[in-house]
Amino acid sequence: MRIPSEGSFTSRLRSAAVAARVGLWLGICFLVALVTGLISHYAQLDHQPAPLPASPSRLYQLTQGLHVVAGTAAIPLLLVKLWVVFPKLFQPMPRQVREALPTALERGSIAVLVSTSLVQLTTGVLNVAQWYPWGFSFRSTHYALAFVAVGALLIHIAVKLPVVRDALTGDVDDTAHDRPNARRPGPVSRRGVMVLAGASALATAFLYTAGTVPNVGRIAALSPRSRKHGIPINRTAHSAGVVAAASSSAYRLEVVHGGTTRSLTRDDLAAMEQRTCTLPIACVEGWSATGDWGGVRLRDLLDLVDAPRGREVRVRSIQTFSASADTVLPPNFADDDRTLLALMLDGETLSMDHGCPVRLIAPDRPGVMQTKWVSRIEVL
Ligand SMILES: Nc1nc2c(c(=O)[nH]1)N[C@H]1C(S)=C(S)[C@@H](COP(=O)(O)O)O[C@H]1N2
Ligand SMILES: [Mo]
Repeated sequence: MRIPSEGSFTSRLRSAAVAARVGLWLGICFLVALVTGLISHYAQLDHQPAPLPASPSRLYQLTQGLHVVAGTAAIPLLLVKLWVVFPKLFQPMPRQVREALPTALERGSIAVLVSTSLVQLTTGVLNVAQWYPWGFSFRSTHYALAFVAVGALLIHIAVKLPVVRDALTGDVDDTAHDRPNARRPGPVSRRGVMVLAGASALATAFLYTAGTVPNVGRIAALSPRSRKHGIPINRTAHSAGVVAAASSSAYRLEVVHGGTTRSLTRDDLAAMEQRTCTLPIACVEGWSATGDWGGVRLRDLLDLVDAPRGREVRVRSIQTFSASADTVLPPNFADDDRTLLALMLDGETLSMDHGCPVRLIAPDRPGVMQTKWVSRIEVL
């Protein structure tokens, strides 16, 4: 097989004008994904230096939705962008060391940018598919690589800024920065390529996120756990290994503050004042759904053991060895009137798979921290 040369790519669609525009959209997607990703990472810290606000109760759902929109829209944009700049891969290196060194550094940064971007988008999509064919932690890897990608992206933007500025202010059909032999007309116009790239980006994002929107969920083919009604089940009681303990008559919810402990049966909880609240579950694996939750206020339980306001509260599950085995609520969440230990969902007794006998449901938190099958509440 003969390796092609840069000159053998002649389509005028592979132009700086298209690369700059698609690159701009891609850059916006990456920025949105970075900001919303940092919010999500911070929201999952057990002891937040400055707690996030508990209101509005759907803010996390919104930022997480934007994260999925930006990340999935970036997939077709990245593919188009790579196609447009592909010939550059075959550019010869300058012979003089003085020129070769900066070129090598620039190309090195692009290699890092392209490879980390591909890994970020691929692991993100597999995370949404709940398929983890690797041994490393998704969250810490995705988080660390984000900084590598952004560093490489900033270098890339800095190096290309003069060309990018020129290409963006000029007409899309301008050839000023194109390779000399990129003159052959393509099957569509440059505008056509841009429309296709934009439309595929929107379509991909829609197929991944529309499950959140009532009534259109059915046509959201890639939307994970899309369903007709109700809240998806992220992990069943059976697979969590909690069926026996959760359905046992020996089940008790322990509320602990210092030396004081109160043990409550499900009936004790049902006899307390019941509240209802409409709150979403916003899963970090790319879906969200809203339910009407009924149950006991966490604050009412804390009052049973005379816990003062302003304390962090640890909530534990019957289930051990899981990322959701326990979570720490910052004081503003623990004392919030909407934070419930739910016994009911949409007017019916909470099902075993949704966390029966009781589950935590708090406003504006990542789904992974909405602990199911709660067995212990501990004032810290
Ligand atoms: N004990 C326990 N709680 C858990 C989980 C779990 O695996 N074990 N999964 C969490 C995740 S990742 C999400 S998104 C929500 C999903 O709640 P649902 O299954 O009722 O929809 O529960 C959370 N609570
Ligand atoms: Mo989740």
